[in-house]
Amino acid sequence: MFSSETYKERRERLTEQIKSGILFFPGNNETPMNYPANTYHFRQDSSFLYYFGLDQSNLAGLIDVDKNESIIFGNDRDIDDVVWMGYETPLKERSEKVGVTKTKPFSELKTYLQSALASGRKVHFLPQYKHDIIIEFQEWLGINAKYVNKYSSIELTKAVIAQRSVKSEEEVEEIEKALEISYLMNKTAMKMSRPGMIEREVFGAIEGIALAKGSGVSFPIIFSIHGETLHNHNHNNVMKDGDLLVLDSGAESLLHYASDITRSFPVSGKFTEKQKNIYNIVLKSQLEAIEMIKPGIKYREVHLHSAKVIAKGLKELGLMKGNVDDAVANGAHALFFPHGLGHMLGLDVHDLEGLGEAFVGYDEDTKRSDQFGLAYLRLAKTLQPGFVLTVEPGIYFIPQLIDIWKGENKHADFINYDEVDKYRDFGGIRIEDDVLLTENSSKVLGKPIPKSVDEVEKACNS
Ligand SMILES: [Mn+2]
Repeated sequence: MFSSETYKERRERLTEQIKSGILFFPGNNETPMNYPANTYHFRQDSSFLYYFGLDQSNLAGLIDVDKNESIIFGNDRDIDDVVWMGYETPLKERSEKVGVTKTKPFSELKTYLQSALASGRKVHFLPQYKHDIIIEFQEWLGINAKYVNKYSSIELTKAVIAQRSVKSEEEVEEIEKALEISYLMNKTAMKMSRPGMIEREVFGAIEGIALAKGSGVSFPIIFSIHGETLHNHNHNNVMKDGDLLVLDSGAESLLHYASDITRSFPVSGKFTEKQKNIYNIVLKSQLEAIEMIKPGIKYREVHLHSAKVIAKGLKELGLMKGNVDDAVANGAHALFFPHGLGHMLGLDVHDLEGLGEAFVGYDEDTKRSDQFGLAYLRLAKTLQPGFVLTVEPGIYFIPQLIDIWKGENKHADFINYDEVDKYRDFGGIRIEDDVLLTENSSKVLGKPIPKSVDEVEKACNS
């Protein structure tokens, strides 16, 4: 974990924003997989990690703003736990490492919250996503489980988003550690992939790297010859000569900061001319987007620019036609690029998304579009120094979507459906890097991972 000062400062800065009441952060519990004692991989809640640092289950953190004190609720292991799971440093000692000197048994949490409510004090909490915790809220605060998130605190949510969105130097270092793992994962996949292999052979090997070098993957790995399915979690295809692979993956550093990288590469190790042409459009779109990123610009503007690069490139190949600006304004490019350019990155791979995209990705003067494609932007708002975000344009040929649009003759002024049909079995291409907003500009984080056609082919054949 970071030093106790880091956690103390984070809590102090939060209480400068919220002047009274109780700020309540439940930690996560173990979650049963197929019977109670056989649990999923444990992942601590990111806001709990951010303010209270402890990476164990069955804890809750609380900041009593009025009394100016932090408390961690939890229990020490009894002898039965020790026999099965081993000795654990007492909670009091663990809590001191994150600058919290007061601890209480977990059973006292309810009484503490109830007496605060009884004396008319406000208990602020973030939107919740774990069912067991939501049920606990019924007990702790007397809120029907169905309505827990209706009572979450917008004031606390906004303050946490503002604080966690701006990364400190030590947080950026953690993201770079995760990116070092990403480097190995991507290089390994490029080197390993061969015609005749099954996707899961590569998938398993690179997930192993994330487990061996850090805290595992930051989200389920996307690795598929069907890259046109944006989030393809099927890994059972046989990879054939001529297929293109999309690998969208990320690792967690030991402190659970995420990386998120996408590379697309040919199974055979050599792009065909057709693949190279599309690849270079996506690459140009990504590089120009990165070039534009600086504080003060709206990410939607960057997104729209990358969409124009894609539309222009596809026009040169004969797949699109007409005026490029008009095509993008009308959303015609979304047949090929139906998703947003990127999202915030931090302790969560889609950082802070659980607190509500409306606050994380949008602001007072940036409202969500309802146009197909543009409506899916996870991040559209004005960028600030300290943000870390992903830049991930792509071009996809989704046969079912092509058929629907073609059937409706949709955007026929901008799309040459006869040409598009020749790409029906192309698959997809996405290229993604992680970018830090500096004071006046931005930089791509991590050691460069092969990205140009030449670099990728070389890595595939190394
Ligand atoms: Mn991403």
